[in-house]
Amino acid sequence: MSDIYSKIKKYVYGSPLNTGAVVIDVPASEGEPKPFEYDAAGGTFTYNMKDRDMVFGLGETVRGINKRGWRYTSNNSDDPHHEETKESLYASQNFLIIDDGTKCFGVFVDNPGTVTFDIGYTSASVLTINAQYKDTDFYVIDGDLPLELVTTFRKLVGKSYMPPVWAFGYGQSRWGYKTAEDIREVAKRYKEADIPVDMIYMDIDYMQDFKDFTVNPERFPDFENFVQEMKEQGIHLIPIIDAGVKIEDGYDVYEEGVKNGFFCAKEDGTNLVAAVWPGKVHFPDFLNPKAAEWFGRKYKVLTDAGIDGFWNDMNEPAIFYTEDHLKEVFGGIEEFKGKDIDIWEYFKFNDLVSSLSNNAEDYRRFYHNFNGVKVRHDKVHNLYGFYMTKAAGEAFKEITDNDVLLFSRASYTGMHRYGGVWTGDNFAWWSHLLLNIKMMPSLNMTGFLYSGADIGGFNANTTEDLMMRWVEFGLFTPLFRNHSALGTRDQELYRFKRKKDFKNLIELRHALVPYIIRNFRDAVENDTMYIKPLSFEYRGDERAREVEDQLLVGDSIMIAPVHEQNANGRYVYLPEKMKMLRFRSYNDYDEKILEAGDHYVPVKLNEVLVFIRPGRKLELAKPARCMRDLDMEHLTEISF
Ligand code: MIG
Repeated sequence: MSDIYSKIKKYVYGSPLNTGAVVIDVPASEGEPKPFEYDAAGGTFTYNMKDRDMVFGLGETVRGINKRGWRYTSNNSDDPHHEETKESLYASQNFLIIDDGTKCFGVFVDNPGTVTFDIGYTSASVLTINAQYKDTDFYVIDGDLPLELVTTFRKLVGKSYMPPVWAFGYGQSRWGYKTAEDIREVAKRYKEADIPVDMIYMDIDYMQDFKDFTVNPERFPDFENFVQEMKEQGIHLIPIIDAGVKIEDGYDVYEEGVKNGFFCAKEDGTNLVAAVWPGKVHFPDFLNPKAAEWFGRKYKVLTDAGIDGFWNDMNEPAIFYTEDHLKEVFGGIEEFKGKDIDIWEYFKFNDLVSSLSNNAEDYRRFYHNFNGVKVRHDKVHNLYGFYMTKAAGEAFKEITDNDVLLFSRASYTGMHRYGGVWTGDNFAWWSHLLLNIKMMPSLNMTGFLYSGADIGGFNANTTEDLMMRWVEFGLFTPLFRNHSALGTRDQELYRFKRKKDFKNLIELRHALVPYIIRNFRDAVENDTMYIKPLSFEYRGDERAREVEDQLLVGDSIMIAPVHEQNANGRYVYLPEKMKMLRFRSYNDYDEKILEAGDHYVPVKLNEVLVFIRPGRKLELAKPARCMRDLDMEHLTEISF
């Protein structure tokens, strides 16, 4: 531990709140936060980037592994349009590494409000960091190698969440499964197609009127037995929990929350009324330890029924509208009534109504009781999903003996100790498969090891080839879940023509599970990364530095996923001699030794490339019907 203190310098500005991100108390340093310059008037940290500097980190964000050349804003947002011009997604992981290939340093900005990272956007060679509210703990991390910086950072913020073993299997999800019958049908059709499935997700329709911790008794008569029935088939049911609590007389969660003052209130002391999935809601004040404990214990209704996995949604928190803002909008509309409007007024009118959801003003209307301190929401906005997930994670220790799968949509550094993340509402686009590839190492740096994207794409209609290529990459991501939106084309793997190929791919995932778990656990225990960019290992290799679509997975392999439509192969860069495996199934593959350098490699639609590094090995299990039956002891090894 003492070592840590010599590698981390903490600079304190204003009076920052304890966000809960860090687990080690670093004494404050005086003076300039070198190599940054701090401008107290503007509250801006500036670093002049060298030409060779690359910038890594920021977790769940758009664009490349190298973040240079764009502006990113930490401001957790429910925005399904993950285009490259977006500055904010659902997460805030304010950790960066700046590396010129020889020297490097890290930065962690512990500030739970809006923080902007201008990484050569305004001026190509200047990195500036600016927080809306200046109260900040600013950490500068010293080290010789990027991986060393990652480990030091992770010692500062604590060990990553370790999910149950079965959570490394394959999950099927879709917004639209409504009844136990729907779910039975999914299980049955997977079985008929002989494709393994380990988890089926329950989206909002399982609830009674979208009320948290209820199960619709008509759609799920005898829920407990149904959970068992699925378990007997080796399938875990994973229900969703939403952040907002429905306002409804007689609903216990609502009534208890009101009675105990556990909801977020406005300046005048009345509870904020927002609208999200269940309709009108109050937001539980997860930042209030008493409210958090109360909400966490509510999961017991479901854990008692045999449930051992959850996904926490809409916890940015997403707001469709608030009652207050709606009134203002109607007031605004009044002013237009009967008027002969021109185009400029038409634009204003349009903006008026489209400003309803996730409105910045609404996030300034309510308050938290954060460990006894009254704080306006926008100042701690990015903590909300973290504290919802923490509430659940802490409660699980009390309410169930099982290890529980838990992941969230919104996140902040520190949440990685309690659960994983999925990357939200992507599209069935080839560019989003590539985005998934590029995001994984950034998420790993920041400690969000159990993570993954909606495979096949959430919004829009997928195609069989996109699904297959995405599954081929998803094989290596810890969270491996096929999920899609209501109204999109069905994308369960049995819907497609090439069922046998999908079966082979899911079996290959099962075969890889011992390798994945060994390396994942190693990353948890040693505060390191399960998925890495090539440049983190191949120091001094100028070509490896710039590779963005090949990744190192665990200690032995490199992957090179195909992410372009109609491609029957791709170029692969090998930083050293490797053994290439081209898998069609876990026991059908060809192998070839390739020298260091560039190669064009044919890869048919149903094939997966894996490259074994010299002196390393890949262990494989014999696939089973489900994770429960997987023999993790008797493994075969492919070595090089
Ligand atoms: O307004 O529960 O990101 O995975 O299927 C959408 C319905 C709410 C957003 C989540 C998505 C989920 C959907 N939810």
